[in-house]
Amino acid sequence: MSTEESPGRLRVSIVIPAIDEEESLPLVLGDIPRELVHEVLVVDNGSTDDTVRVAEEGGARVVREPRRGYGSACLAGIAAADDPDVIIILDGDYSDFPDDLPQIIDPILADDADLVIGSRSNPGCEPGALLPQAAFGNWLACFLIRIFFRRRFTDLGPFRAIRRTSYDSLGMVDTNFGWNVEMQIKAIFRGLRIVEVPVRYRKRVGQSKITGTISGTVRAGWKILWTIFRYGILRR
Ligand SMILES: Nc1nc2c(ncn2[C@@H]2O[C@H](COP(=O)(O)OP(=O)(O)OP(=O)(O)O)[C@@H](O)[C@H]2O)c(=O)[nH]1
Ligand SMILES: [Mg+2]
Repeated sequence: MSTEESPGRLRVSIVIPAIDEEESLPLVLGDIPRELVHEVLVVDNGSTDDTVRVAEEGGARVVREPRRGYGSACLAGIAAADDPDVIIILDGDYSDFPDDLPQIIDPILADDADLVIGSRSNPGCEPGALLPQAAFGNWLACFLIRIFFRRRFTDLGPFRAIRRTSYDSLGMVDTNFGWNVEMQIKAIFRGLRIVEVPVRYRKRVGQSKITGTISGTVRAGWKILWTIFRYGILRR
């Protein structure tokens, strides 16, 4: 791909895992720069609110995945995407700024990266948006990745872009909270060109699902650390 390649010529699919996000999804969908995007998929795992309706009204295609979990939703959404060249993952709670999409996608368009991770470790992160337990967990995970795999990251941020061929080479399997860290570790193993870019982040709209709850924090923290140790030992 050349630096002149226009986004319009690349097929960009956005995958949004969402469960009970009827309040935030219209805002997320409304802020996506559609001229950069081929399609938007919302992956639902049995929301009991109007998530599916607002997703469709907002112009997204809804993918229904019976298996619960953030990773399951990402796997299902990407599998259902319409032959994309680039896959974007974005949270449905309006914490990420969808209008930061150009920053996320530019390194891939310029052929400088295969995986781009939006890092919230910068002044554009609204105070309090990244809960203390999430900030600490990210710091610890990045520290351990540096020890085990000799690669420096500043975040395991959810807003990211990956070239489709690179994604296919990873063989992603995690069905829940280990998804992001699995992708980063496998990207190191496969020698992908990984670039971090600063992105903004704000307090979520609607009810917290993971780090805003004690059980979610414990389960996510445990799974992320276990994933790092597991791949650290297996080294493949
Ligand atoms: N489809 C699906 N989406 C999920 C699931 N768990 C979380 N999500 C979505 O994944 C995104 C990230 O989850 P969040 O609840 O924002 O998690 P977090 O950012 O760690 O913590 P909070 O924002 O404090 O809740 C949101 O869009 C959720 O709706 C799930 O099991 N299935
Ligand atoms: Mg969130």
